[in-house]
Amino acid sequence: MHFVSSLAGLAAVSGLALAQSPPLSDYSPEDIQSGAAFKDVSNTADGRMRDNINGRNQACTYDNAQVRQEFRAMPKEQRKSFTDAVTCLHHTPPQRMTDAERPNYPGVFTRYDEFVATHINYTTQIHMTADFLAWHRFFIHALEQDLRNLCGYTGYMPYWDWAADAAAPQDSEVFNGDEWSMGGNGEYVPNRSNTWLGTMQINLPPGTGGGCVQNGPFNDFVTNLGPVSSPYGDENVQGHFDHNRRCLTRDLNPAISSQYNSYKNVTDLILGEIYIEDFQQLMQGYGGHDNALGVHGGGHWLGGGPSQLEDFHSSPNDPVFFLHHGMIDRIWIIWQNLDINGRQNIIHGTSTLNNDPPSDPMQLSDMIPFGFVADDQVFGDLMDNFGGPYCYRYE
Ligand SMILES: [Cu+2]
Repeated sequence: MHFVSSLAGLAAVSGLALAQSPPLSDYSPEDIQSGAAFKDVSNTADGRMRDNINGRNQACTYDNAQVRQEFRAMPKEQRKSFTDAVTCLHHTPPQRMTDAERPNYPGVFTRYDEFVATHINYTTQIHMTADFLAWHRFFIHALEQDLRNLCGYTGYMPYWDWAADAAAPQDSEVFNGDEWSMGGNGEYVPNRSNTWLGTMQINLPPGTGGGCVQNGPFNDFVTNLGPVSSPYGDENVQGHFDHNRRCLTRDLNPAISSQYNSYKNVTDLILGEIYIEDFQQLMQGYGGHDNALGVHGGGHWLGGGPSQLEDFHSSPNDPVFFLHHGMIDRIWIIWQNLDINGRQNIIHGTSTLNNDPPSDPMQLSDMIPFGFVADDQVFGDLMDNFGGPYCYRYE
């Protein structure tokens, strides 16, 4: 073993099993708040990942795996080639919808829309379910493949470390609106009041934008589907796949991100939860409890309301969705690799949202549906970022 963290060393000395998750109490409140603890934990997980994969003697290795980077860590030209490829996918015709299906999907005009429609279609089977993490892992992988195969993108899926921006996402380089950003905030709309989000039991104050994105790569990005479940009810479409042509709207909201997406939130999640059922539940939030949104819900709601990013069903309409879910996937990989033998293939739950209506516990042999996105996948093939259809890691 060429990588020994101080903790793994301690565990070895005391005769405990190696590769246990470090206790949260190892870190000071200051280090947890600043992100130093998260950085240390992700380094520990990465070292263990490298040891584990190198011990497996397979074609995909730590060193030849694709590397997904934080958006800002990518060279500027590569950022632009990513956003250009997303725009290209939004101008590419549907690839899998048949002529027979077309009448049922009047809002689907592009390949990108096929991703959005698929997420809408399966919303209640892929959130608060056993396959929430695995489904979204494959979903962003499939988009990455299409960007490369249909639109000439040569890089990999970026992620957005929103924790670095939790205090003020509106000031982030990711949203500064220059040609190397993910597009700007929405135009500022003054004099708005709070919105009560009944299902989550929280009050959403107005954010820092509120209107159409004005500048940067997606300033003329037109979305065709949703919203389906926005609390701004008069905006919702009648049929789930109705055509609703509208501008990309953002209202970057520091009140949400500072409460739900801080380094403390993400460190507490990774180190505080040792069971998959708790980890995936806390990540998605407990409606009506202290952590009503979790880091996953926070990353959606920090887009503000109304915004494409906040709609439970049609949120992939905003390309930031894929960077947010890159971060979610990265957090899962860190958590898995802190105790890879115990966590690589651990799942818990059923195939219906909060098991309502009740359904059977999912198994790794189950097929997971991907609609217009791709062929259905075996659940168990989606658990390992170095196995099945995958060979990538985050840096
Ligand atoms: Cu989702």
